[in-house]
Amino acid sequence: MASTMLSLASVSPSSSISIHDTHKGKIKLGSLERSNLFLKTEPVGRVSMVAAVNTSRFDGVTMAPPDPILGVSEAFKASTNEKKLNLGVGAYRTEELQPYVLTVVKKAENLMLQRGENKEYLPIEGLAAFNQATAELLFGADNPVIKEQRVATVQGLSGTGSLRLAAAFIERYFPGAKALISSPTWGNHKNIFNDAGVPWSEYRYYDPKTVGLDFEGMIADIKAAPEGSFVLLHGCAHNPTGIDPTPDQWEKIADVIQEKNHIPFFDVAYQGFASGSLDADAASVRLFAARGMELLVAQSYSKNLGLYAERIGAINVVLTSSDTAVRVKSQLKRLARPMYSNPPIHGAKIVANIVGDPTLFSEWKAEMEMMAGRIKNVRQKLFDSLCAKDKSGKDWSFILKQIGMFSFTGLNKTQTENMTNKWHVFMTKDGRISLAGLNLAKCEYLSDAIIDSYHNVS
Ligand code: PGU
Repeated sequence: MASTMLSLASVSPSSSISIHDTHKGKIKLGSLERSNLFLKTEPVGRVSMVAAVNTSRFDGVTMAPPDPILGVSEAFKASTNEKKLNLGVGAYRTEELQPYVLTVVKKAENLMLQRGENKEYLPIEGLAAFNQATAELLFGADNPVIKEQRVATVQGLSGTGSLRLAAAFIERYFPGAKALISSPTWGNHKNIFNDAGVPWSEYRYYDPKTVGLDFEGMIADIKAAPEGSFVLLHGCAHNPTGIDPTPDQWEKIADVIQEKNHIPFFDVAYQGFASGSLDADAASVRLFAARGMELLVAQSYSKNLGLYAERIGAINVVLTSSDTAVRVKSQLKRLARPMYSNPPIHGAKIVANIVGDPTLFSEWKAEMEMMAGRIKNVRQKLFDSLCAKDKSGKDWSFILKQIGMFSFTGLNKTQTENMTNKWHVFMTKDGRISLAGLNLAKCEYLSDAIIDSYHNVS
């Protein structure tokens, strides 16, 4: 624009002006308003250039801290050490430590290409075939909650987006109600409730002495919470501890939640990925639904179908009548519309195609078992190798008792820093390691790193 000249003819604040460009001739700009950032209309009606201002009105924006989980991946990428190992993010890797696209997903995508499917907007609630498939996977197709149409299901932006939509719903319809979250929990839960304006507090969950579940503490804290709180529960493979209640303990948790008129809010991010069985991993949710309780369940297909970046999941609200389900669904849609309008189609079609085709469905189950099996193998090898190398007599059996993608090592912040700074093992500061990012070949190296950090760093 260096060679652009303004025609300084008298113009009114909103009149049409033109600019003469010495190379291209006259350019018609149309109507200019007073708020225009580059041109200012002076009171006498003349137009002048405004000098660029050096200070930014965004100067008050401070630097956000790196994300405790996704920030670890960034640090890993930046490291040039050849021994580096990324055990931060919960994302499945092959034995060669490469990301994995499921064969069944590739098949479903090929089908979609062959059919020449379009990219029209989905309805606000998402793809109908997906919503039906996802609710049936969760509860079982024969479950009364499905048969009686008592579930309001809305496709969400994976687990996170589904949790966030539910949190917005809680804030709107249950203002002031508290969310109860486990201590510890997946780091983003707190952010989700904070941003949605839902107050939260923690219930005891992890007992560092036994490296197991603090069941008494958990029950006491759920009991002590204000009546009508939303109790966030991990459906299976608790993140970060890998410690789940037993079936008997789940019954007792359901008892106290019912007693206190609380509303269970399940986060199911690992269905089929924890045990290798979709049904076994949904047992906790089904136990609550079988009691006729109203509950919320957020689902994710990031892990079990490896659809991390497709952002596919759902929020399900189980209600006591189909009529209430219709109304709740309408309000979830109302919340979604100004947030993101409607969800993406690609992942939804993948899930619907796989679940809707018996051959693809059984292929998926086999691949899920394979992934869960690989994680179990490295879990065992890590345990064996720690036992063989550590002569201190420390009991490492907690590693085998934990399930799912993670192991909660019990390493403290300073020890995890030693893991990263000295051993180039990238992990979250809470002591969690993602076994999905480990292979058999690196188990011995990891054991050396853990033993050194545990015994030589306080
Ligand atoms: N809920 C739990 C318990 C999770 O562990 C995760 C993912 C999610 C929900 C959300 O996953 P979506 O991809 O949004 O469906 N936790 C992983 C992934 C990294 C992250 O923090 O988002 C983790 O490493 O803990």
